[in-house]
Amino acid sequence: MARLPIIIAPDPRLARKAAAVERVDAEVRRLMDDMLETMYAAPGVGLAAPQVGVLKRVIVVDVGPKDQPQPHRMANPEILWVSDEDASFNEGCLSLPEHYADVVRPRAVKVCYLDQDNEIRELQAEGLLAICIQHEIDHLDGVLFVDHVSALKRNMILRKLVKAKKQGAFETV
Ligand code: GNR
Ligand code: NI
Repeated sequence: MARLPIIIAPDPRLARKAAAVERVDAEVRRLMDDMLETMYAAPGVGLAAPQVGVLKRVIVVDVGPKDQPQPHRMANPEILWVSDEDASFNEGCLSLPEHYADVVRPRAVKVCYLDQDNEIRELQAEGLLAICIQHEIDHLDGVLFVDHVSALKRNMILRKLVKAKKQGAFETV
């Protein structure tokens, strides 16, 4: 496994739509494992392939306790159902380090996806897992959590990141 550099916003590579995976083969499985290692090291609870410069519809998520990892490896995740009820959560993102904002999303979702063995699976999620899955699927469509908040708050965060990048605050690409 390998740790991959995480792209920091603003960056055009984080604004593009990722392409579906044809099938989960050894190469995609390796990407999933490298993304998990990168996510755990960060540390984070989710990671989408575009954040490491790969424009494929692949995400990993683990909201389990440290001593009891519950990794989910997902290719081509699709939301099949969302709850009527919404919930707000103070979100962060490894591509927007040290910035947080309250984001409102459906509080529960049902998704289908291909797992690491190319098998079709369904998962119903609520709580942090539901938030995280929606946050990661957004990345696959070039959407960041700041796109869900006011333009004022979004531009404030993005301006601070531009400044921090200029000062060489991050050791990523
Ligand atoms: O590590 C992460 N934490 C988090 C907290 C609240 C809502 C979403 C997230 S996902 C984030 C990792 C990340 O940037 N994934 O794309
Ligand atoms: Ni993110």
